[in-house]
Amino acid sequence: MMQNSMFPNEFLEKLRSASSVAVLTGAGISAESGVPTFRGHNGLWKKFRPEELATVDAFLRNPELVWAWYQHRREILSKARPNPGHLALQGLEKRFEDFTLITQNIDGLHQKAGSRRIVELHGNIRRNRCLDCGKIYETLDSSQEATVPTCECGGSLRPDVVWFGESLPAQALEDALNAAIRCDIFLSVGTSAVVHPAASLSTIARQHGAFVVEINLEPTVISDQVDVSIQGRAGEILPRLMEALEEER
Ligand code: BJW
Ligand code: ZN
Repeated sequence: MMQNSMFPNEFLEKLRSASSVAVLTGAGISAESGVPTFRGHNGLWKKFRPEELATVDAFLRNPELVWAWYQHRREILSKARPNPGHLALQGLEKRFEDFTLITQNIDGLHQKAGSRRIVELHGNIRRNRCLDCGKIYETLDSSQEATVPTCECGGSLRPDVVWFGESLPAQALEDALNAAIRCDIFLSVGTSAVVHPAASLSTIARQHGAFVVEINLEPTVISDQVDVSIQGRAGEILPRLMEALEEER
């Protein structure tokens, strides 16, 4: 049988026999769907760094600017489709009874690919939330979307996502931590691993005995702290991993 040399045997063996698998995804998995990442040359919108836009302070200072950034991204997302990386993870989920797909992405593409056991750490761009009373708006009609809409209480609506300095949704964080603690294999896919607490999950998994594998276009700050670091596009590597997994030993 041909060896799939991209993946060390130890990894494939451990994955075949794993009973619990956790995957953390970041913006890189959606890059091949045409969704810009945050950092790197592709990450700039009108010369602003995401750190200057994804904060409550930025929204309070200039709500129209931040709202326009999210509307711009909503427009990109309205045309985006899941890519082979998302689809491979949907296939991977089916192989394991205990599987958790933890995502930092707010784009909903894992849901579109058919994944079911998803933990959204940073919210979802589809929803909006009142800055003052917290009321959630699942949808808005298009007349409300041009400029910052207001809640029935008069407060401004903001995207229901997690900005810097804000806490992550408590249940999602708890689910992610538990998945990291109990998994046998932890995959970190398409994330620069600089934003915490998401970035700590691979360390937590490893401290609890998981075999940690990273898939990224380039080395990251965690590359020397994982068991295997694979460089390449998630949309190519993940389908190949599914093939390798299905090959007879
Ligand atoms: C490919 C590819 C392809 C490309 N295939 N790969 C501990 C230490 C230091 C700081 C902190 C800490 N704990 C907390 C903090 C503060 C802060 C933080 O982490 N700061 C650091 C940046 C220094 N964290 C927070 O504030 C968090 N809240 C918190 O901790 O609350 C508790 C608290 C409250 C108050 C006071 C103190 C504590 C909240 C973080 C929220 C992050 N929000 C954002 C925006 C979400 C909404 C939106 O989308 O607009 O989340 S920022 C942005 O970064 C977004 C992402 O989810 C997140 C991570 O980015 P990601 O996904 O890794 O993307 P990139 O672009 O960085 O990387 C893409 C990667 O893909 C690259 O590596 C490419 O190579 C690769 N790639 N194409 C494979 N085809
Ligand atoms: Zn309100």
